[in-house]
Amino acid sequence: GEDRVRHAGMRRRICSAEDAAGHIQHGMTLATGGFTPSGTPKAVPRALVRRVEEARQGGMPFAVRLFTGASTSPELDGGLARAHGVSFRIPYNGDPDMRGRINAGETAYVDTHLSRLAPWVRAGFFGRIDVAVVEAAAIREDGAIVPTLSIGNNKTWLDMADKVIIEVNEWHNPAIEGLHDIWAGDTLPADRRELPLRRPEDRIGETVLHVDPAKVAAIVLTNEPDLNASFREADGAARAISGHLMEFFRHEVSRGRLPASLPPIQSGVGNVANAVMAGLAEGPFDDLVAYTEVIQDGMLAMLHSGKMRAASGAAFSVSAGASALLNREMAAFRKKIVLRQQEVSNNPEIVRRLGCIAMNTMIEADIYGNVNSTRVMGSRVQNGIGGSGDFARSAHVSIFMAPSTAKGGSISAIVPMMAHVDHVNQDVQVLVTEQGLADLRGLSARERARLIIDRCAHPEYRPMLKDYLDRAERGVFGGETPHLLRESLSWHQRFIETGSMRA
Ligand code: 0RQ
Repeated sequence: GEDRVRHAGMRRRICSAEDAAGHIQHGMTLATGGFTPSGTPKAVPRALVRRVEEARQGGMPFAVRLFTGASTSPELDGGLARAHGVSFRIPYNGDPDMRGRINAGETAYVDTHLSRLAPWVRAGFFGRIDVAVVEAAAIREDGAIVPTLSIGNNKTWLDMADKVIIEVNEWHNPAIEGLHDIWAGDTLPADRRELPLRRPEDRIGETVLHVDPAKVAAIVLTNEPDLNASFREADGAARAISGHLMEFFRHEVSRGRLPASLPPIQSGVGNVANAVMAGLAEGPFDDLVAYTEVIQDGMLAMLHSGKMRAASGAAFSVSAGASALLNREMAAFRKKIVLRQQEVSNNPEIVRRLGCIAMNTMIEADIYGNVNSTRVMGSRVQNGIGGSGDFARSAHVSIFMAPSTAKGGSISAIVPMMAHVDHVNQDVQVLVTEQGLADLRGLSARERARLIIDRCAHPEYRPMLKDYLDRAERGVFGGETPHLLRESLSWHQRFIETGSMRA
């Protein structure tokens, strides 16, 4: 343990998780590492949850404002949410208990693009950061910090926080030093320079983070892996979506509209993304590269087999088996993977320059190709926009996908109009469901509507959608994007009232 803390001054700060958590007080702004469970601190959040519970049992209020990289772990977000310990949360949450607090109105939630949070905190939009808690694989003699399996916003947290707590986790293979690329160009807009990154594998910064040792209040030693993602085997719908996409890519390559090894790909996580990775692994495209947010099992397997040449990402979301492989063979993976802070991994400037293919999952789309990624029935947040907007707006081809129905068929993922929009139709070039693929490039609103209904809607909902569009096209105020406003949100209202969108 202690040999991982090689800076003499900082070694004197080694203490228990309880003592470290003692630096965190009610009302403080707490900024943590973590991007999925990957790189999320462990011992201090557990101790903090106990502190919150004890305070509440003693009748004292205890809630923090919580800033993270993205989703964290069931211990951090889940533990604090169950203890009613969070008054404000930003930027992305995947935890069901935290989601419950947010949707109950107890925890204020700000849903913003993952690449924007750090620059906005530096610009002072959110006030001060009282305490930062980050995970490290080691602290070097010179005080430099070797990150673990995500960087998130840690550079900004370390720069901005009044006090810093570091968990040094010796579970990680020491060969992890060199995996990261940390860019220092954190200037405000007037002085901002271009990000000099031309290929996903380019390195433009340092491999370590720095912190003023005087701010380091506590160091806690740990030895445990990240909580792993449960790998969901692709179901029939996911495999069908992947099949439609592979056919689209083959077609685009044969027409000369995409290069034979495809542009750098960005892919979300989950069932559908896993199926797409499996499709690429078996497909005809070689020498793939990824400029993405989260590197999951399928991508790791392609890097291992050589099907994928290089990947840039912000974090991993891997099963226990893939996590063990990654740690064991870190020295080899380090040559193919670059882990970046999220304002670089998700930077729209780079996504536009590289001409990425963005592939994200949605909750629903409307017949004109607008996409809702975040709000169920317009009002209940699921997770947040995450990196989908960072990538979708700037990508060369932006693809959204989902099964054509949800909740056993009682919800159509293709609706007349949405009660919440994350991605406007201008940022959506291709929609895919298990029914088929709609290539919307170059189509007018009315053309898009016909195609989306024919190709993507579930057969059970197709006649209802056609009927809506036919009537909208006839009696309208405006004929360009025809809508019947009294009716356009009635599908969602019907679901709320009856439990089904079926008429
Ligand atoms: O509900 O949890 O109660 O079963 O939404 O849906 O089908 O499990 O799919 O886990 O891939 O999530 C868009 C939320 C999809 C996700 C979203 C219900 C469904 C289920 C989850 P249950 P699935 P996924 C880069 C990109 C935004 C962030 C992003 C997401 C639950 O992909 O958060 O794109 N995206 N980041 O039943 C009502 C509908 C529904 C619906 C699904 N139409 N109406 N409920 N659900 N469709 C991210 C990275 O690289 C990490």
